[in-house]
Amino acid sequence: GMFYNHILQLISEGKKLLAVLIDPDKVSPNNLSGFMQKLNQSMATHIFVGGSTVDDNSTDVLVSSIRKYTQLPIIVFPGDVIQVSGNADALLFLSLISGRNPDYLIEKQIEAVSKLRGTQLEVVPTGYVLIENGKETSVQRVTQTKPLKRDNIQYIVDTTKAGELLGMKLMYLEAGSGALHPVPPKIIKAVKQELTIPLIVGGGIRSKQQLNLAYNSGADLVVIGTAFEENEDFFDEIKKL
Ligand code: 1GP
Repeated sequence: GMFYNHILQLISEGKKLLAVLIDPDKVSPNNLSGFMQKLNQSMATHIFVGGSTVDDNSTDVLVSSIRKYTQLPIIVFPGDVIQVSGNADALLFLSLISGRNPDYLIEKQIEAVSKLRGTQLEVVPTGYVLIENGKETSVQRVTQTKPLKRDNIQYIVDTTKAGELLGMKLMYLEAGSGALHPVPPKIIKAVKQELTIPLIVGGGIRSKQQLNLAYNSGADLVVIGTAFEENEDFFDEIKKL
């Protein structure tokens, strides 16, 4: 697939990737113009679209609107089956392997199959791993699962490795949107050492310093939503070295 091969290519060239997360719950398709202009001029390499509480077809509409403003690949990062949008370039086919809720391990994925039929979406199997961040985030609430404890690094590493051995093509370490503390560098480093697939890190990253820390610890692709949502000047801030 184009999206996945492109990611592998960029990573092999030593590039660090940044996905801007746009939440259909928080952004209206009519209000995109200024935001997208800043996004296009920034270091962003990907656009992720998704949210954990979306319950209509607003994702589909939003993806089409975003497409009018940018050439960047648009990836669905679904909070639920309803968000599977054929208008996007690719879909992170998530399994919440940190949790023990069968709905988010396999049932939602089964439900998604009928929505995927007939689309051209590139489907990328992705391990999704919640890490404790200091408060309950909406993904914990919605999925009714507990995040992995920050101090049990070996268990976190083994969880992600099990995902890779099951054939997952991406691994996503998630502190949760609006997290109090991003995924700790120690955890990113330990996981990166063990994995051969690309590593995505997101949740609670709000400064250039935190972004660089994630990259330097081994994140191949960082996802940021809230910081851009709350303040579009953050696009300019991360340009400065
Ligand atoms: C959430 O990892 C993403 O799924 C981004 O989190 O909104 O805290 O940047 P933030």
